[in-house]
Amino acid sequence: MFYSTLPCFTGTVIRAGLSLNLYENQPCGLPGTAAQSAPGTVSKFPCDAPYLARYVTLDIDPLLREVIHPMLKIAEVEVEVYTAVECTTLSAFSVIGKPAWLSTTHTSFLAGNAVDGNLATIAHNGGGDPHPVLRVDLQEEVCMGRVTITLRDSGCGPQPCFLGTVIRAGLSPNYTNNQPCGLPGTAAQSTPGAVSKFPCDVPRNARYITLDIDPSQPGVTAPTLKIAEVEVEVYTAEECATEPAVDTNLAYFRKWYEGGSIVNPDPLSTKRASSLTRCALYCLKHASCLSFEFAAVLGQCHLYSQTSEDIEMTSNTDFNIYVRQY
Ligand SMILES: [Ca+2]
Repeated sequence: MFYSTLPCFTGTVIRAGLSLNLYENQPCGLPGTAAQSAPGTVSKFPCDAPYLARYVTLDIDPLLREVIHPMLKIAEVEVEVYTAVECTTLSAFSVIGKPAWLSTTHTSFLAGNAVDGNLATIAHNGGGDPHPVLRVDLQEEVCMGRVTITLRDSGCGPQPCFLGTVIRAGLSPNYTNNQPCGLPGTAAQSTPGAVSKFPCDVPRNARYITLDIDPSQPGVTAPTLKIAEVEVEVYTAEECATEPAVDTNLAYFRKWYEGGSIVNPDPLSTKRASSLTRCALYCLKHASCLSFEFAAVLGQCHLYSQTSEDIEMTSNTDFNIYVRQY
């Protein structure tokens, strides 16, 4: 049959969250690819950072360039969860009334409208802005966890105005120096009143949040920020502990086994970690941690108190095992 040869999983977005409106829930990982559309393919989508969810959805945005024939053909959905403790570390940080700035000014829609706590007021850059930027100064350093953007409920015209918007958080007032939080905004996130959450992974110290639209991105025709509200959630400071300049992995740990998973019961802690270094740091900061396993593709970091003599292991291509070297 003709359609069976098309990459049916391309562009499929996996989301998890508390809302029945799928667009209010944040995506897990990147949209599906043609390579993931092969018969019998098993694909894993990490939902980072861990957050509370009741609903899991799969949807295909037909506006994505690569999507030829949107068609869900799903054999099975499986879910892995963290302990509840991993989901309680984010707390709201009010940005209402913080100083806000736009790269160009519109007479009626000032930058401060994005941080006034009122969903009916919007910040809107001026006309002819070659690369619109909206910046909020938190006036202090926080351990940035997640940024939530709400668009105005009356929509933003015929163009998907949120498409290509990059959310960044960092210590520099210049947006180009700060790392993005999540992926650029999509056409699906440009619907009236859309609420989109952008995890800042890894958590980082930040004073400034910016939104900017690079006009050179595909599909971006008239880059315009039309933002009803910016909201922020932060982690406790420990999550942002400064990484040491030395290579932590080499200095403190050795790779003990590649392609193996620790099966000893009761890990000290299960973490979400976006890098081997961060997983190693979690272990260093835990007084009893003598070994850990890390799965880069899943972002999973499991800490253990076992030494190499005590580790019980099973073959698992996702994980590598590291032990402290004393
Ligand atoms: Ca507002």
